[in-house]
Amino acid sequence: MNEKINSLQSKNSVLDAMVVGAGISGLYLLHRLRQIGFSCQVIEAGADLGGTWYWNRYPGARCDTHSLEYSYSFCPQLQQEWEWSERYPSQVEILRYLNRVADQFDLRSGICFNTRLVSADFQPANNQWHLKLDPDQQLSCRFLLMATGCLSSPNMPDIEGLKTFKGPIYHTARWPQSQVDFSGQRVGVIGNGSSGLQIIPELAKQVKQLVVFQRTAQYAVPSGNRPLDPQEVAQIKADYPGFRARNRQQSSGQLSNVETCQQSALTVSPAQRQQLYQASWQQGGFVFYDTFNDLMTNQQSNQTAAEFIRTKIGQIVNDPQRAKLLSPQHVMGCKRPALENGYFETFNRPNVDLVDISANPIQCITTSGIRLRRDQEYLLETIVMATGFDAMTGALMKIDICGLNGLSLKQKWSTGPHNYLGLSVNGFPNLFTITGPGSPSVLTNMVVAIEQHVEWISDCLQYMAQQGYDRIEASAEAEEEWVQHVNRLADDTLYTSCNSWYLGANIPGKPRVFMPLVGFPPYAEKCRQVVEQNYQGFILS
Ligand code: NA7
Repeated sequence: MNEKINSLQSKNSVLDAMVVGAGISGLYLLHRLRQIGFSCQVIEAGADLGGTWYWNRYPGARCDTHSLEYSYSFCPQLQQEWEWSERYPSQVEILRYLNRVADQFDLRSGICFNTRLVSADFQPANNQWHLKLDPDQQLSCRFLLMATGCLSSPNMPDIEGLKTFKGPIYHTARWPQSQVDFSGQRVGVIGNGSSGLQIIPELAKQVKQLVVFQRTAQYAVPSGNRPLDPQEVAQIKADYPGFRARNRQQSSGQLSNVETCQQSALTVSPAQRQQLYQASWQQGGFVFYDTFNDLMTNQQSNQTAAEFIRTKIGQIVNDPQRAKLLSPQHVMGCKRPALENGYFETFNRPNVDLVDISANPIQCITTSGIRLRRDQEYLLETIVMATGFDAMTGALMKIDICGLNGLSLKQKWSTGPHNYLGLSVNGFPNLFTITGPGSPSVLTNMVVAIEQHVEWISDCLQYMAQQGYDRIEASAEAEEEWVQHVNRLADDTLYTSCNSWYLGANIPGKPRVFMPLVGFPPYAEKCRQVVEQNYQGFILS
């Protein structure tokens, strides 16, 4: 029995708001809703707070947004006082930061850990959500706020024999709390997205033999991670609000190579192009992918960047066969590109093998290793799955959410996510999704996207309280138009040109729909205008 929920429930027979998830979104929601006088409870499936940064604690786990940008902006004192040590914050440092935030604003007192939302039923008679939790508990709330994260439902591929393997199998997104000792072992890694690229160099240093099973080679540029320069920090902190405001004006919600990204890759000479790519490469970070303004809209421009990266891989990796195998061929950026810290160099180590499973796929996992379709078996003591997530909708679809007229969210979204502004779903009143599909979310600096959503939602709830409304729902027309808008924007880019988790293509049977919205500033402006026009597209009653 969950005593914390019980005591709250008895004080307020119906909670104003239930927040699901105690990551960056859930923590800020709790703080904001308390400020506007709402009774609010957070439930969290994990044993502690931090969301992404609680679960993804594998060796090498690091954010690929600059630390001074990947942090809350809502408290001037906090952003002045907190000291980041590196250009890109490690998982350990982000978790320390989130704990400091929780302490400063007394957030732990509002969170129930080890608690899952199992089902939520909307009751139109009283405009309340009836919730069932695990461990077994039932309660009601007026507003249900899903802070469940975009990349929080791990993808564990259904490989034959998975359960028969004698050794441990770890997923990067469900990494053990205690340190894992890999020394002297033969370890296999499946997957080389951002997580694989981070863990592989770290494992290679520890293990006897590392076998990397690669299905698709990945574009990656050096992160250029380094200790932060105190002068650079002081400069940003001297005008932190201005810095944050400039962040929000970027499509990606973070500062990039603004000077060079104003031109097409095809308007400069080949020599100049190489020079600019080289400058971005040396600078390190996502700046490379913004070297020109048409890399995600013009295939020919995109090819110039892709070729630059392939040449670099060829220069870094000693064995030409390996270099070729590590060189991606798909459109750069249609799968989320990565930053790397010594990933390609790792393949020059004598204790690292690279196995191409696109040509010869995994047939099964045996008791003692991984067998490929054409004969070969690799003997392993441990397997690491860096196989990603059921992104954007995965966590929501695991919960039985039932709206008006018995319609479930699973039915409603059976052909892909339908909602308005990525915030609200027609037929599901008083339900909000933070950084839901149809909002910029994963194409931006997540903290920027989260703050914008949390502030929009809490302002909306405050407005409703002031105006005496107790129900809000997206209209069917606004939703339909929004879905078309999201698709239109994606169709104008190269994002849809390969199989990616943006499209749900990494999960068998998932509808192929581009889920995030391209471009943060126009989106934020649209949300502002919606409010200005008395919540245009919403039905308030
Ligand atoms: P990603 O980017 O989805 O990468 C998953 C990797 O796992 C990728 O290389 C996949 O190959 C591979 N994969 C997935 N399923 C399989 C199976 N069944 N067999 C072989 N290989 C497989 O997840 P990450 O955790 O690295 O990163 C997710 C995001 O987190 C990242 O973009 C950042 O936003 C933070 P594929 O490319 O599908 O051929």
